Amino acid sequence: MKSIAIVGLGYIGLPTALVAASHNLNVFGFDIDQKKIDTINTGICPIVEPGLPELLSTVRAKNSFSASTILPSADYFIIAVPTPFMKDKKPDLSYVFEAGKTVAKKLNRGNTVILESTCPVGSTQQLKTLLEEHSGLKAGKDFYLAYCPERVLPGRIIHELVTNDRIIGGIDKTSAEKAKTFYKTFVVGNCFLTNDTTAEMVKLIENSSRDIQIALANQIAHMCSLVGINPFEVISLANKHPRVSLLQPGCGVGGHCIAVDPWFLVDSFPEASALLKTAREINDNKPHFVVNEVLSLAKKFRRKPNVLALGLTFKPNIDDLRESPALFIAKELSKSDTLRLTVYDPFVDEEKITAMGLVKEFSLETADIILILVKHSAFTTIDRTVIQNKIIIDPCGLLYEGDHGTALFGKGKCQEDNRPNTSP
Ligand code: SAJ
Repeated sequence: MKSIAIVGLGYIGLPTALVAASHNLNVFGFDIDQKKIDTINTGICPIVEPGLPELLSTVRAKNSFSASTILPSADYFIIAVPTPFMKDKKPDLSYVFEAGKTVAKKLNRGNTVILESTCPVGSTQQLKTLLEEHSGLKAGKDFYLAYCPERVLPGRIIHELVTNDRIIGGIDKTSAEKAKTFYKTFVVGNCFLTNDTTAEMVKLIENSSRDIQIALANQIAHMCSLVGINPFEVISLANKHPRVSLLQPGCGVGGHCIAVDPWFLVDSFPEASALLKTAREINDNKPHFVVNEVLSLAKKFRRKPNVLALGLTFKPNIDDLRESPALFIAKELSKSDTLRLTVYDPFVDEEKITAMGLVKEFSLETADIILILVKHSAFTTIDRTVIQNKIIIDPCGLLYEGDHGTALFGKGKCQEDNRPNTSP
């Protein structure tokens, strides 16, 4: 049995560690955060992700996983630390390089290092130099190095860790094959081998592609609102074409991946990334667009209207608030003295909402304007008769029911549709 050390027990590192540990590997989890380590070692899962607490209990019972702030020697080192960007949209690789220095101290002949963090093109080569300098060993001869980006979707991480195909970019063929040996212990998807630079580019392109698609959907929504047609119907009908596959508009793009990764390419290739930059700007602008929409409607009331914002998380059916456009919109509206804002999200408890300076209240009856920010499944059961005479702003299309326009938003007046009904 090979020993594995996972460096960074965050949203990717911890699930990877636990999945590997449940597949007969001996896994050590390393993190610089003592509090997190203590939490994990008492059996409490510090991350909200379906199935993860159960998996932690399983691997603890099997004794195949332990966590510490001291990195042990291991056959494989997997680096899964954050790569945030700084205010000027430049990537911050300091966590990766710090992790690299920690690994270098434990590196022995025959070991394999795998970088999973999303990184700018060329980062694995920089890590290679750093590992060589700090270990005195030679990459490709004494140790092996590969870049293998994570691709899992929050909310489905455990399933996708096993089923997704993986792209494995080795600094040489042996490195790629060594990395594949690790992933094949639990991945049932295909493992495609390539070089490190290609794998880095693939990861950034995947998320940029999604960002561009969402930007297109947001522009479709804008254009449709100008001519009073339903963007969700337009997208649904366009997607009937065998080679068209549009994504959905929303109140903006949140999370820590899609809204971040394209900037890595814009930073590296400023002359060759105009489309990516524009898409980022369109998606970043969407929450401001929604705020302005609400404020201009609020001004039409003689008194302060009651605005009920539904949903705060960065996407549906999770509790994750990181870079959430919905939360940004709620916070901006709460600053306005032209309206009275209350918010509701079934995934965010009242204490958290209050701590963010917002007021939790779920009263459809007293709301003048209902702002649907996140398409949580729980909201689909909202009683349409209660909201039919309200002003509804629904940028994510929760109330759009028709597969191709058989039923639209209900009778409320909507941002992107003000026709009462239409038939196919
Ligand atoms: N969104 C839309 N319209 C859509 C789809 C999403 O507005 O049609 C919004 C969501 O509401 C959310 C944001 O985009 O605010 C991002 O959500 P997401 O579900 O598209 O993606 P993430 O950030 O949760 O995860 C992505 C995934 N990448 C791709 O699907 C290409 C995931 O597979 C990656 O592992 C992850 O980024 C990552 O870590 O890079």
